[in-house]
Amino acid sequence: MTQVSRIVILTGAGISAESGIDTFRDSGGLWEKHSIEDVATPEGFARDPDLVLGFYDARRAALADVEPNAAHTALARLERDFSGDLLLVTQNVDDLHERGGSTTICHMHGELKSALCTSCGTRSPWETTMIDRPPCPVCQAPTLRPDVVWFGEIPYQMRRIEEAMMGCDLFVSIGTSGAVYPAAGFVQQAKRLGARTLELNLEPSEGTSIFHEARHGPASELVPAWVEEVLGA
Ligand code: BV8
Repeated sequence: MTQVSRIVILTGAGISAESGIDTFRDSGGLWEKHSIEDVATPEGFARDPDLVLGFYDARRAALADVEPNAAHTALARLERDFSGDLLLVTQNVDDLHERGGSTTICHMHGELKSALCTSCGTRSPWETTMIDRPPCPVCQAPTLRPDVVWFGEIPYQMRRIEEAMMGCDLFVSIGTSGAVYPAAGFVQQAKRLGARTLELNLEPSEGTSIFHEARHGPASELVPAWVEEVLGA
């Protein structure tokens, strides 16, 4: 591994798979049990808010039953010990990067443990349910929705991500199928900007041929080994 000074990491559902959180597109995944249109779009929420609130309530509750895995803790070690710049961008809405010890995390698709009030726009930490229409902690209106980015909505912190991509010399994609934009386009952008690009995934993603290098296997093995390489370089 050549010496690098500025790394951008993008993670997807695959990094949490070994912790027991369903991915979206693997067999048995979330999108097999629910249609994207029904549970991950503003239209689906308007059509059947109880279905959507129940879907996210169940996923939020399930966080109590899972633990971060060696891939999450390896990225936290990288954040602690890497002397250069590091930005961890995740598409995941779970809290396993935080619980694995990472502190600088860009949740570009939001978080299960955050509530967004559709009346006053306040975001509040949220651990429990929304289907019972609890009052917004600020304006008291019973109008909380999951603070996640649905299809057709604009991902969060895009400017911060773009800025980090501009200067990075290594872009690493971990556990994502490369099926959803704009995240799936980051590798192309990084490459165009002169960064080296590395894919760490269980199997080749949709964009695997774009990466300079791709390693395939479970994140809990690939990520600690890669972190060791970077820190030992
Ligand atoms: C936007 C949050 C405009 C909610 C999610 C046509 C062309 C291009 C784009 C579009 C298009 N039509 C529509 C669009 C836009 C659309 C899109 O991309 N649609 C797709 C379906 C074509 N995108 C949007 O709407 C986005 N917004 O475009 O706004 C804009 C753009 C830029 C700037 C300004 C404005 C918003 C998309 C966000 C949707 N929200 N999640 C929730 O979580 O419920 S998406 C959801 O799926 C995830 O967040 C994630 O982002 C995405 C992909 O999932 P992955 O994480 O990759 O998981 P997946 O199951 O797919 O894959 C798992 C991978 O892990 C696999 O490869 C597997 O091999 C691997 N794996 C499994 N086990 C392991 C493993 N790897 C390692 N170890 C293991 N053990």
